[in-house]
Amino acid sequence: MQKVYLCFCTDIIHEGHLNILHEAGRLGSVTVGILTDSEMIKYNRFPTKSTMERVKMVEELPGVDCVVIQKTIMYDEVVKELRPDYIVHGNNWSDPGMDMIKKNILELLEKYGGKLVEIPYTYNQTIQKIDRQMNEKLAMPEFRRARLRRLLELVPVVKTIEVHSGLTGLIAEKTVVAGNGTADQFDAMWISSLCDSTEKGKPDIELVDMTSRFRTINDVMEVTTKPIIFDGDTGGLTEHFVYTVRSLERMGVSAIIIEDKMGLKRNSLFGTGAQQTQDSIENFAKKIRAGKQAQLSDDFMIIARIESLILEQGMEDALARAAAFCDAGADGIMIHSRKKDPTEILEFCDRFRMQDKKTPLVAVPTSFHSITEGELAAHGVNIVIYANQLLRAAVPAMKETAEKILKYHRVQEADEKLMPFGEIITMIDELW
Ligand code: SPV
Ligand code: MG
Repeated sequence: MQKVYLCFCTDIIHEGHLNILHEAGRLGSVTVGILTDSEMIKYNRFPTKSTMERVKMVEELPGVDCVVIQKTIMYDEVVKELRPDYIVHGNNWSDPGMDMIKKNILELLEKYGGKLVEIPYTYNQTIQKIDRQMNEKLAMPEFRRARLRRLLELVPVVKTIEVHSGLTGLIAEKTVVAGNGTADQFDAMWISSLCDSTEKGKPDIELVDMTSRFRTINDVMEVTTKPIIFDGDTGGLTEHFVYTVRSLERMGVSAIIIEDKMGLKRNSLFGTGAQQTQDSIENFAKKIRAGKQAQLSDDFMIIARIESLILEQGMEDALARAAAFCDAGADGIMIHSRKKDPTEILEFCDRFRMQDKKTPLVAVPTSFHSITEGELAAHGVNIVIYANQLLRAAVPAMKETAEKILKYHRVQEADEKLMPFGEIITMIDELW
């Protein structure tokens, strides 16, 4: 009996999968690999079923002789253990990351004369509908909201990118980079007060009101499925904050981060160059407590952001605040710095981790930009937020284009750097 192997990274079985199984069964005894959740989310849709639920789902299918767990996107380990005569795969090699996987499979099989059998990928109207339904499920408020907590358990660091519109949301949702035997995509999105305000041509001083901020969230939510972390500035008056918490929860936002400042808030990157007042520990702890009491679901997170390093109040103050805010019920701590050198951030993280092993820690490496996610994670950081890079990338590109058109009184000189609309609209899903 010949040994046949195929890997499923899906949480729903449709006729396309059954067809692959049927074809595989004609070649020999079929072992199906189930890709783990943590690997699946590197390049695929977020699973709505856990690894073990997916194992069970496949075990019950006709024609499946054995189910194993595939621990990496690449097939090395599984091929070493099973030495299948055939690996069966759909011919959807143009999907992100797939060419790398095909190369890996072919190299492994070549070593002992195994064969790759490609099955035409089925993508009819029924499957398209299932595909859309799965995306809808991921976008539902309950599911999206809970996803940040799930990610914190699944990945070493939650990679979060700033978005301020439907289009930037799509970039966060769909960008996948494959290479070096793995693939990667962003885990979550940050709705920055700075970028949301700047996009509207307004200063970052809590001038753009919540109704308007919620519209940005809605624009992003309508076209994406990834979890959202909302920049709630100071959270406003405690009496208002409790309403904000309820609204965000209802919308399906996963977390709000509020900073311990009061009065006229200025952006932290100004530091002490602008008049800014830090809130007292007591007041801010009261706000956190009120928010936690107002919250109805277990999934939503209120993360306290500490501005002591920004406002040069010292490390001891930052650490004391972190402890007090955790005691008040904060579900996470964000520590911010505007130094280019990450030393103070890393010191805070190390010392915070000595006093608190579990509370999620958030860092925003805008100024200390050379540090990697891995280095931050090694110091106990769980969420890394790239807080403004998409907007900052767009502004110079738009400015240069405007200047060129004005200078040459035509488009040609600007055109070479512009993406054809035909390419842009490939990101936009059509529902009919
Ligand atoms: C934002 O993105 O709006 C932030 C982060 O609050 S920072 O601009 O660095 O203060
Ligand atoms: Mg902000």
